[in-house]
Amino acid sequence: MKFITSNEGKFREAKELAEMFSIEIEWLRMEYEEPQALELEEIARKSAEILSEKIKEPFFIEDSGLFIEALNGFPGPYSSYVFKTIGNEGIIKLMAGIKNRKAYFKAIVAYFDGSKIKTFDGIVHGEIALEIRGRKGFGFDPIFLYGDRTFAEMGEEKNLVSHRRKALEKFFTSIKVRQH
Ligand code: ITT
Repeated sequence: MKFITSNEGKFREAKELAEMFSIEIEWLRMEYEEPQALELEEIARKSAEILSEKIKEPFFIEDSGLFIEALNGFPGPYSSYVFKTIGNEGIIKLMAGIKNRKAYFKAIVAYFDGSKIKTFDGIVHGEIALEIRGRKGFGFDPIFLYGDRTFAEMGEEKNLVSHRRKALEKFFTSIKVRQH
């Protein structure tokens, strides 16, 4: 089965987990068009629908975002764009002086089984750090505090608790149940 993503960090997390489920996944590295919508679920489902017109075999994609409570859920569905433009430094600046630092990551996996699309979700709650901390991971990992460490300071341990892990676990479990 193919995992379509342009993001190597996402693929690595998924590959490790898939191995634990004895599921083979292959990386189809490509960018694809993401229709705009306010809900990640809708974006992921529509993206998978568009891709399924070209790619006829089973595949999955994963759409994720960081939602900051004090910023009314920003950057949410625009996380990829915001990361590329203002990055972690920009988020730290936007959050200067703000006491409520609650945030969560959300992931939606959209799976095309050859005929229809199913989605699976995962959420992890945390806080926006006061400064950039840690070198591992990708994207917003160095500013996302889970307990007293950022995801970028947790290394592989992040993969045990991440939003992606939770969504993929639901997805891989559903595949295994159907195979037996
Ligand atoms: P795709 O090709 O799979 O779309 P992408 O990087 O564009 O790759 P998204 O559209 O899902 O991915 O954007 C999600 C962005 O949110 C991503 O670029 C990261 O900056 C951030 N993000 C998502 N999951 C993250 C995680 O586990 N740790 C840190 N940042 C994360």
